[in-house]
Amino acid sequence: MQTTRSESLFQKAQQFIPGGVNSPVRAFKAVGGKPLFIKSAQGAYLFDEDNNRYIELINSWGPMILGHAHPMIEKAVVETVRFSPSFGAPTAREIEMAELITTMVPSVEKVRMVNSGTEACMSAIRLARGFTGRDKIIKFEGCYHGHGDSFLIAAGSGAITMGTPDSPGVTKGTANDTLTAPYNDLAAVRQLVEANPRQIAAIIIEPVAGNMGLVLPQPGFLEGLRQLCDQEGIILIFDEVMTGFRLAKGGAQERLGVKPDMTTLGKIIGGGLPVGAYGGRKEIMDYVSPAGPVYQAGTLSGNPVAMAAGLAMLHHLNDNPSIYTQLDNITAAITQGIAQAASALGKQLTINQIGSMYSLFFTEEPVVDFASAKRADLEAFGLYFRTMLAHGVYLAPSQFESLFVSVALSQADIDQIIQANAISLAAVFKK
Ligand code: KE4
Repeated sequence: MQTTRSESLFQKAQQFIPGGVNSPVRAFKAVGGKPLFIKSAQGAYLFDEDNNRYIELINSWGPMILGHAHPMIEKAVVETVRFSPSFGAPTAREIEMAELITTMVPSVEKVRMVNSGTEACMSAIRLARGFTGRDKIIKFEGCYHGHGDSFLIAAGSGAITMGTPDSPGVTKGTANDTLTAPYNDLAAVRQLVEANPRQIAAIIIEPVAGNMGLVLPQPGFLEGLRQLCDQEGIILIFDEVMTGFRLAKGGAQERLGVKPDMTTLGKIIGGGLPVGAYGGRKEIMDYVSPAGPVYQAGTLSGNPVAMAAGLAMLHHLNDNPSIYTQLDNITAAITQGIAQAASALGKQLTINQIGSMYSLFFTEEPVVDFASAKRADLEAFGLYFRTMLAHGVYLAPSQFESLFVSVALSQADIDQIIQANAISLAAVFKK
């Protein structure tokens, strides 16, 4: 692939933007090579500035579950923006969005719109602390809840990719109030709770973890957290920024049958525009200003254009639940193809998959937490990533990310993805 225009744009970008990107993981630092600058996207395809076409398996890190430039989303945006993109005043659409979310995610009885997943998670933690009067939180190693100070402790996603899971600039005071445990380790959580009696406001978790690569909750883990939170008066927060509206209409909590006290949302909820949300039990949410004392605000929260795009997306998913079966089938076909390609080479890989999310680890051991994810062969992953890209398939540029499948993939696309995997795995294992 000829990528001279992307290379010159990256050169120029670094003069004006830290690292040349507006989000670190986009810089390809973990996988080698230089980032591609994308000019357009359509359905299952990205087109870079050198007019190369790639089949998409990130989909803007989750939002583009229907594929890119869906006409329904475009229509909603165009029809709304002409009445001015923002008022900074309440609108009827925000009520429609809030009501629809409470229908699709029943544990959410009231919801507040914000502008990103980070904002949703930061606000949810502040609310849990205000509601309980407690200061500490528990998060899990390798989970990522955005770049809020309280979360940049043993954080996954770009933080681990860049080697800063505990970022400079986070004060000791803040870090002291964030306790961490290994994912899937209920005993470790129980120990933290016993060691900090009546001091823990919330446990925040990705119910299916996507930020150390995809890691699934083991049977009983989420149920155990639910029981512990009930016993101890701790708020259980499911961070469904990735899994919300993706693993089911009602997200991971619907698919896995465990009900949190609060849920944070993002990505799909905005149909590709900047939207986040946090919601939960009425008595908790009524603690949020101006109904209650916990302050949180945002100039563009509930923005009309973003609401229009998000409503078009969520109504479509809510009205067409067969999309989730379609996504499951497409993703299963891809992961089975990869497993067959690996076994044809006499090699074993670990592939974690649920619904339309999957990750591939170059290790033979099960990947069940951050420690096991970090033992995967990262160099092999880099070669795999670059070879897939050279064969026209665009993956997340880090081992510590999940892939996201869209319904826009055709059978020919699936065949090409499997074929590119066969070639890339051969390149890795021949090395
Ligand atoms: P944003 O602030 O990036 O909208 O959302 C933060 C966030 C919160 N919770 C979860 C579970 C998330 O996955 C995220 C953001 N996800 C990353 C991808 N791992 C966004 C990509 C990026 O950082 O550029």
